[in-house]
Formats: sequence, C-alpha cells, structure tokens
Amino acid sequence: MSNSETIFTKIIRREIPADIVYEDDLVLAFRDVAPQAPVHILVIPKKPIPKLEEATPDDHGLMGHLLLKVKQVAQEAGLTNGYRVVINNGFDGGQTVDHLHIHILGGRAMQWPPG
Ligand code: IU
Repeated sequence: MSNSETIFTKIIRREIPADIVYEDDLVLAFRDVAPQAPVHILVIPKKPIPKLEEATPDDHGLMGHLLLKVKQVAQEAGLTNGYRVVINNGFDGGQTVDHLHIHILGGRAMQWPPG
C-alpha cells in the first residue's frame, strides 16, 4: 500500500466489502459502517486525495462532480426532508480516514452546532 492508500482504496478495488450505492469513473458512494443517522453514506473521489486541504486547482472539475453526486445519492436514498453534508478535514476536523470523503447524514433532524 502506498502512502496515499487507505482502507477506502481497498473498498474502491473491492478488496474489502462495502455496501456500495453509487459508482462511476470518478466517484464511489457506500454506506458508512458505523452509521450516525438512519441514512449515513460516504461519497469519495476514486483519486486518493488525502483531505480537502490537499485538493488542487487540477481537481476543480472532480470537486464539482463529487458535490453534484452527493445531491444525486441523497435524492436516490430518499432524503426528501433534507440532510446534512459534512467534510471532516484534518485532526481538529475529526478526520480519521485520510482519503477525502463527504458524509451524507439524513433520516432524522440534525442538531447544530456539531460537537
Ligand atoms: P471521518 O470524517 O474521517 O471521521 O469519517 C470516516 C468515516 O469512515 C467514519 O464515519 C467511519 O465509520 C467510516 N468508515 C467506514 O465506513 N468503513 C471503514 O472501513 C472505515 C471507516 I476504517
């Protein structure tokens, strides 16, 4: 495994199982193994960008695609009453897996501010 590879790389390669709900050439979406809401899905770029902080101008199109797929995946999950979208960036952000991922949390009313 190279430095940029995490468990999410193994999920992309189907080396470990995940409940995948969407895939295209650029992104993968799968259900979080430890859901924090009735619906908790992670949407990730296949490119192993470690965190949002490390996205570059070259990733401009990919970032737009990722966010639009978040919307599509949330719609397909039936989240018609709203949902929360979260990116944890780095240590203080609470990031635990060093592969950029967007959380979709829904199916219940969210609290604010987050802890
Ligand atoms: P975080 O933003 O880095 O804190 O979120 C990482 C998420 O990845 C967290 O919600 C985990 O439950 C989730 N996850 C997963 O779905 N499958 C895994 O194999 C691992 C973590 I490791």
